[in-house]
Amino acid sequence: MMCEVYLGLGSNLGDRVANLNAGAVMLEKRIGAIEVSSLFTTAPIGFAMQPEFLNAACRLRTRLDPFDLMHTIRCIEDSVGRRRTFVNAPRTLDIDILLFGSQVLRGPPVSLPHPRLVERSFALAPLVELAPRLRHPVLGSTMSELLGRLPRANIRAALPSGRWDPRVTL
Ligand code: PH2
Ligand code: MG
Ligand code: MG
Repeated sequence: MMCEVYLGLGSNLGDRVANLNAGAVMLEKRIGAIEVSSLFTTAPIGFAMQPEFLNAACRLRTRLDPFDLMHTIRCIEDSVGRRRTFVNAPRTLDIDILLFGSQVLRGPPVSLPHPRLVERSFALAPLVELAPRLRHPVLGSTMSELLGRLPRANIRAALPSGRWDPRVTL
């Protein structure tokens, strides 16, 4: 069965735009066409003493199951030079599965929808650009309602989607 999947992408180490671009290109090569949001600059949440993030979201369609998609994502993160040191450490590329159709899973290894999606405006703001009326499969609220409930965070759209679309040469 084809499932519509939303991923969150983030980078705060090295050439962040190039890292996100590389991730997007590899997703397209391994899974198929993706649609990307704008890039947003966002203040680090969790471990605060680290560089500012660039965050984005993308939509894709796949027949992979969540576990195989997770494996593919890990390979992509690793090939963009991701080093796994400590939780929330700075990273060249982080790709998280935010929503996988309306599937609900309570992992490990995979939790769906992403358990921290509703508290993270750095994930919701790009997602709202792609799917404002998409409903959270557990809470029933739309993505834009969920974003509206969070305090206004320091998030700015930095590059419109067309500027870092993997099909466009920078
Ligand atoms: N990712 C984290 C922890 N904190 N903060 C921002 N702004 N953006 C992120 O992508 C992010 C974070 C864990 O993956
Ligand atoms: Mg993450
Ligand atoms: Mg991750």
